[in-house]
Amino acid sequence: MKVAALFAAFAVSANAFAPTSSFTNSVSLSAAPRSASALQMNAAERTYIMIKPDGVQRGIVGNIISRFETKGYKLVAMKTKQASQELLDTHYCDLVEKPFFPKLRDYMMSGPVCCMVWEGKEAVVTGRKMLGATNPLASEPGTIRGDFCIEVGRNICHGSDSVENANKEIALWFEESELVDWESHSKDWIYE
Ligand code: DAT
Ligand code: MG
Repeated sequence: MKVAALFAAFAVSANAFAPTSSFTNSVSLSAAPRSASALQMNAAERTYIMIKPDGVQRGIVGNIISRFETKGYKLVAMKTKQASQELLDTHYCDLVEKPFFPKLRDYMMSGPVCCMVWEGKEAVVTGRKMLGATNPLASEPGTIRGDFCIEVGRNICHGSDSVENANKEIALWFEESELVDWESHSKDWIYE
């Protein structure tokens, strides 16, 4: 008896939605998943941030991590590494012909670097803003380079300049297995 009543109620409610169901479906299926996936893709943008040997030697690693963490970005991978000549030639492939490149390579090999992958909405462009201009004297106060360094040859940090280069740099400096996919419990307090 109760089961029959439930079926009847279901039939009524199903009928109630029937006239609009094709319209409702076409709206909800085409609009909702698209915006949800667009948001997800955006929030999953990754950038390669590297603290150069001077940043490691001067003990600025914690401050730089803290800035990305408190901004709301998610730490996907991190390690220290002694960079090799080959690695740097690939990483700076656009600059190998520049007159300053030998000095840049020596500097980058003068001690360990700290390699990180940070993830979040517009992580690449925002990461670059957080770093500041290439020449620290042109960097705004409040940026990492603006706050901590003076010379272009000691500018303490690297940040990817495009999503395409970020993906190349992440693949160059990290094994796929070192990138950890995890969900932050704060995500709903960071993204609306
Ligand atoms: P960025 O690190 O801001 O992306 P870039 O990719 O043009 O800048 O250069 C890579 C690094 O090379 C930069 O952080 C410091 C060094 N560099 C760039 N231009 C230089 C120059 N004119 N003289 C000395 N070093 C330079
Ligand atoms: Mg660059």
